[in-house]
Amino acid sequence: MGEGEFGKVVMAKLKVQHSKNHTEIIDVAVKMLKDCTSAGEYRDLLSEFNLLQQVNHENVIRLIGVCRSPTAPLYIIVEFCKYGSLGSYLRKFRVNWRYSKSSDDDNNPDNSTGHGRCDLLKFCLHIASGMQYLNSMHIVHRDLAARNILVGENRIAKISDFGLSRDVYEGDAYFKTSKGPLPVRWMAPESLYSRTYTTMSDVWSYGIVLWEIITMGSNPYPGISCEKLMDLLKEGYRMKKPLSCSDELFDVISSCWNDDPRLRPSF
Ligand code: ACK
Repeated sequence: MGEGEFGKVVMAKLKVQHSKNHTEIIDVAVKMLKDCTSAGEYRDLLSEFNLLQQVNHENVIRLIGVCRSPTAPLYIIVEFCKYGSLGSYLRKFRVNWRYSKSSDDDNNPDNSTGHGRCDLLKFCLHIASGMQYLNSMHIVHRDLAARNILVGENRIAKISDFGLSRDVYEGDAYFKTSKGPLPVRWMAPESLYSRTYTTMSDVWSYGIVLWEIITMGSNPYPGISCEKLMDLLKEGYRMKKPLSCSDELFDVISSCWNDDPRLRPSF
């Protein structure tokens, strides 16, 4: 289904043997590393697996199993989400919405028959619920972005991609030591400038995700380079209210982007 620099995700069929005469075949997603990956990437995937073992919430991706042996690659098997990532889902509907005049619910996110703005707000709520749950489990995500949220059956949003997550306890900030690529456009100032990650830095990223949702999957800070953005954020620069965003929602978004992490709302 997709491939990054180090890993790939494939769709697979899982045969579940309920009893001698009852087997079921279900769709699953299998996450794996490529052959040439380093110990660091292996550790990240293993840490994702360890965290997934502990979580159980409708708005967090569900672990189905793992294939692990010293001689074979590590495979992590998770529930299959038929609509893919929220980022690509939003962009797909943006295209359909603009260019097709279809009256089909599935192709029109802004019609009045139950999909549309209401669906977008549901995504916001699902993500907040999943994040509140992760917070209660002392998990800081550190890479919350629409590309890392999956949309499953009944358009339920599920938090995914725990590769960068770390198990932390309230009050403990995680300081990143390795130098990997950073999701700068989603990062809170304290994460960018002092590598501090807490639930409150996840709240900042949540504000960016709300902005992504309301703009149907646009890239945050359009037209601004990452280097420039790092200077601008220091000066207090923030994105403006998108045309499609209500004042109420933008109040929430703006409060997530408070410079002082303590003044941001909780999930
Ligand atoms: O945006 P997409 O269609 O949704 O493309 C990416 C791709 O794999 C690489 O991450 C898709 N993907 C990842 N995990 C799952 C999953 N559990 N169910 C369905 N699609 C998935 C993602």
